[in-house]
Amino acid sequence: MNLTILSTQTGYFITILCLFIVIFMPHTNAYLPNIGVTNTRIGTRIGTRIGRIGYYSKGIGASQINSQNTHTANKKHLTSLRGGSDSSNLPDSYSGYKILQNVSQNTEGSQDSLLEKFKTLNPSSQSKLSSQITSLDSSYPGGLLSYVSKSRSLLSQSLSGANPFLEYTPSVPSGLNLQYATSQFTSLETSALKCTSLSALILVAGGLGERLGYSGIKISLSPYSLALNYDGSQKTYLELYVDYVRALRQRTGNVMKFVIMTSGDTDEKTRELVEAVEDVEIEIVMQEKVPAIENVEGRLALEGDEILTKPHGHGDVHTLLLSSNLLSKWSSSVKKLIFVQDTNALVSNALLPAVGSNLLSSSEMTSICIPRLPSEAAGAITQLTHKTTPSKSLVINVEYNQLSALLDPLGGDVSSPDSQYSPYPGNANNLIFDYKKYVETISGPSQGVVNEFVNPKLNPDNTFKKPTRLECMMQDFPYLIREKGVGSEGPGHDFVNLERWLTFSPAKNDLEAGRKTAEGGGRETGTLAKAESDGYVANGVKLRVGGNEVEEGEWKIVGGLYVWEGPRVYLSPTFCLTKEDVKEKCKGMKISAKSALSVEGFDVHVDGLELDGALIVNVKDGASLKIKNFKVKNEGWKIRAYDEGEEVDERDAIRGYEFVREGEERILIEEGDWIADENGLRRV
Ligand code: UGB
Repeated sequence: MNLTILSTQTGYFITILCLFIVIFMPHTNAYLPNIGVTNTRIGTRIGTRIGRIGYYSKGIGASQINSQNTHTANKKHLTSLRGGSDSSNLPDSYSGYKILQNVSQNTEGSQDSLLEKFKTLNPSSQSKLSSQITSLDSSYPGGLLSYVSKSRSLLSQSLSGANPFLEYTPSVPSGLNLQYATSQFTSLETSALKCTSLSALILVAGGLGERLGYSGIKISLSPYSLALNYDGSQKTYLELYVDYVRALRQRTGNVMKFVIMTSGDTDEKTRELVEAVEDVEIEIVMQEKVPAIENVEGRLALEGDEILTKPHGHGDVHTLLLSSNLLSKWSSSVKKLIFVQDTNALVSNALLPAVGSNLLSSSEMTSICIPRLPSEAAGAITQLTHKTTPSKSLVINVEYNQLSALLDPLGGDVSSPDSQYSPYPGNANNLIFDYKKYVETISGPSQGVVNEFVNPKLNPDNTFKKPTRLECMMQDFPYLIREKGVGSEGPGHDFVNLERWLTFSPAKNDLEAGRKTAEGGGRETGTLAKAESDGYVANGVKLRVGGNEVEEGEWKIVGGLYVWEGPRVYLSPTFCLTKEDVKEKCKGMKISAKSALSVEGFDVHVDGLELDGALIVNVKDGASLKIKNFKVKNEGWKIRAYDEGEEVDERDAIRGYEFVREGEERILIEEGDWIADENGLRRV
């Protein structure tokens, strides 16, 4: 049987599948899928947002680039010269020891105490440490000597308090401010459609998300309780991105490439998740970690008998794309590269207009931005004009913790006179690149190695609170464009500034950090709860702009966090990919404040829907559904904050609440053409 519909009111339609689902789906939260494995108690995590001090050094020459790892996920430890258990106390016969010796000799003895420690280890630990050092040496462009030298130089700049922007005058760069409810938005989406499908979507997902306080990988979380798969499971972030890729392919016939960058922290779990994805091919490239440094001399930090390693930052994505040969593989089929972060599901609303904007400006790189609140923990896109050497000027993201050094002389990080927002666009860190120009730049001397910086947390006596490491950020690419010199066609880097409600709500902070912000009256908690609410609000606004009646709601504190108590709407990109789709496919909707509406399916059209409760629709590819003058009324979904100390699956606990499904109507269509109207649901 190919149709199931569940109703809490009358049980209109019954099928075999329906019967099956009814048995396992009582109208309570007990029916929510239980996917994670770790149980956790509510209200026990503490999160802090860590600021950065960035100091930049030049990239490394092409000849120094070597083996950042690619598809072969697992880090390969090279064997030491001696290895094995027969090692005697002759440490300098180990290749790793020799490498360290060389580093120390060339950096004023920075590793001497580590070399001493090496000698005290038993042969098996010596062998292991040697292998690790050899591996770290080969996986960093220029080797460990380069890494330690750079660390020392950046740390010394950091300690001297040098202002890296002393030579620059900041100003607001030129770019596009774009609103959803404009005809320009529609036309940019339209012009971008074809081109976007001829793109590669690159998801940087190597971050552990320590601030989020989740033990799994972030892309396995489900931001929208309402976004259900056909089988009733909640869609993960990964599945939402996959749906976007599918939607583009269905619309244009072209296959968007999809790449995920992982790290040692996320690789295995990402591969497991990707394995379950059908229908869309996903490539994985893995970034290597770099050694941690524990003092200003650049001594490598030990953890037990091994070097402590830490993530190098999302800037690795550029070198990995190059070294993996993906760029050359795509040469004939890719026009744009689209880089996105892991937990901002709303980015799907920004991609088409941003690609449209990039086409319009012909820039090499377009940053997707949002209006930025003064002092907000988000970078700002800034025109930096060099005071004496024009060729050093550039448009670049300046991280939030550096902004005051830059803006204080000009009055500080404040709002524009006529707005609550800063005049500088906020970096949402989703980037569009023109493929051809990107390849030109990345093939230059720096080979895609973006500038590194260091952010030590220091005690008053300049000892380290904890080991630090060099980091790099993907948005620092304009330094490489500057190196190349801007081409004749279009600017190097510009931005498109889109509304926050439409495009930006990443889940970055844990419940405790979110609650603290909410206690202070702040709604922007950066939590999964906020990301979920923002998604529903955005879709509600889209429906309203499309001419539908969607009642207002309000923000309320639930479980210490702001959540949206109002109409909750999820429109899958398979249903509405563009603003025009909303206009064409969503007509005559009246949605009450207590409602929850979720629609997935390529061929679904609504022309008259009165909803006062919950309606969840999944229509499989190839099937169709027309909703015409259809009324749904039921108890709907009610939010319930978890109690302090309640045992809850970690995946759900991170949200802080659950939905109790007191009533809902569910339409599941597997094949054929169907209509739902005054007479109920039937095949046509
Ligand atoms: N990531 C990796 O893939 N590898 C790594 O080594 C590290 C991270 P964060 P960040 O949107 O509010 C950025 O940590 O870097 C991935 C901007 O710099 O969540 O602190 C990771 O998995 C800042 O200007 O963000 O801050 C995730 O997908 C501001 O705009 C992505 O990189 C901020 O985003 C970002 O990592 C923001």
